[in-house]
Amino acid sequence: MAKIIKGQQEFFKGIGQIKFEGTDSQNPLAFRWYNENQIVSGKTMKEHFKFACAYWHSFNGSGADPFGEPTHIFEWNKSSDPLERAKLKMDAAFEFITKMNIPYYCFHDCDIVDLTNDVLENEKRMKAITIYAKQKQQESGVKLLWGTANLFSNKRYMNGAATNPDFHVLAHAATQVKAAIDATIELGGENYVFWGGREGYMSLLNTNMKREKEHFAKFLHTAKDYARKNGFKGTFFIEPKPCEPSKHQYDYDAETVIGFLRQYNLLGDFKLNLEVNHATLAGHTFQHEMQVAADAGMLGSIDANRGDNQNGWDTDQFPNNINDVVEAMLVLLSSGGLQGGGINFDAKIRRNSTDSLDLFYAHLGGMDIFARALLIADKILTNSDYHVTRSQRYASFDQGKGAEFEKSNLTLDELRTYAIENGEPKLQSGKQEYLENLINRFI
Ligand code: XLS
Ligand code: NI
Ligand code: NI
Repeated sequence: MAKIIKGQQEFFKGIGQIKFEGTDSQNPLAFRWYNENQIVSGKTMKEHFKFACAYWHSFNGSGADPFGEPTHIFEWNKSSDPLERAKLKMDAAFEFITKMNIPYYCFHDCDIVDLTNDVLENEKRMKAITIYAKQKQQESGVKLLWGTANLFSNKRYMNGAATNPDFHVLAHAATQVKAAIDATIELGGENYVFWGGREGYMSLLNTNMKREKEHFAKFLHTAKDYARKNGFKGTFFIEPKPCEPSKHQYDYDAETVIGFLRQYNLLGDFKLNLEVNHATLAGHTFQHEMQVAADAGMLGSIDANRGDNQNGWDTDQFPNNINDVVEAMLVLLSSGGLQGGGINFDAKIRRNSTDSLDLFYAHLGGMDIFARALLIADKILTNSDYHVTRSQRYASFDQGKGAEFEKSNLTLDELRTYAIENGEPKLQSGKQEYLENLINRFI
């Protein structure tokens, strides 16, 4: 259990340590399923998930939208001095994170301190807030899951960062990445993320896609080489997303990113950071994206959230659908877990969720739904015929000519001969409804 770390001022007053109380508890501020030391399939829940709090949504997201002003009025924004304000915000962040007993956090450079248009000033600010963060981490035991640079908000990135047609902009993006990697290394960050919000295009009429993608790959190589040279041992993640803010983003989905990494010889250092709402925007289920990454040995980390079935954008709501999360946990457990990463709540409370308790309910619900889903998925895998039913569908490839085919020993002519000799195949049920019922039986 992390110890609560407060600054000089307590920001979340009247809220103490959130604890596990079990399913009989009626306390809305207690975990009912997330019991960090409970062992599931050989690992504690804490190790399976490595839950992380996303700095940007929780401590910067003001609730402002294109139609309205901020609704989340943060007390820590009162100071007019940027570093003072950053420190107060960090006090609030660590108070929240430790009260929630979340073991990790994630940030973009500009989440932890305001950036300017002056590179040297920015580097000074980043260094100062890194020293403060390091102290907070040491006091609390909270760790950095990943760091990243925001290469999409500043107006200079309107035509892209690493894929910008103007080399000068690319150099500024590199400068930010260097400082964010330095901070990540200094803070013992376990991974480093690239999400390319503007790495894509708005119109093909003005875009040389081939050249932009080549620049992107070269940028990633250059950043990776710098980090490795400076002792970074962690994994780099790419976070796929199909669109928004770009009309088309080059990191469209898991398959696309894996193909890109393979083409540009980056597979050795990079894995995927998959986000639920990005999967659904790409027209996939999250389970699909997880399976694609797991099959390629590239399941690195998760940005947990959910979209809205009636909306077509990244609404970043906290996860709460048990069926969806159980299906994701089936993939997680069957594939041996996340490689290096954890479960970062890249999710925000709604604009009209204005009680300070709302942030607690949101994370609590998210952590509990994952824990509950993990327990259910584990039971399905150990106490049901789920795996057997799936593998039996492929039994014809386990022996005889099917196995020969898998070993590349059959020609097209031999396949024809087999078809003639064996006549019309018997229909084999996919048993979809049986399996859907099986999942619900365990829920
Ligand atoms: C936006 C992305 C972003 C990344 C980090 O849609 O999810 O939050 O996770 O840059
Ligand atoms: Ni994300
Ligand atoms: Ni997102």
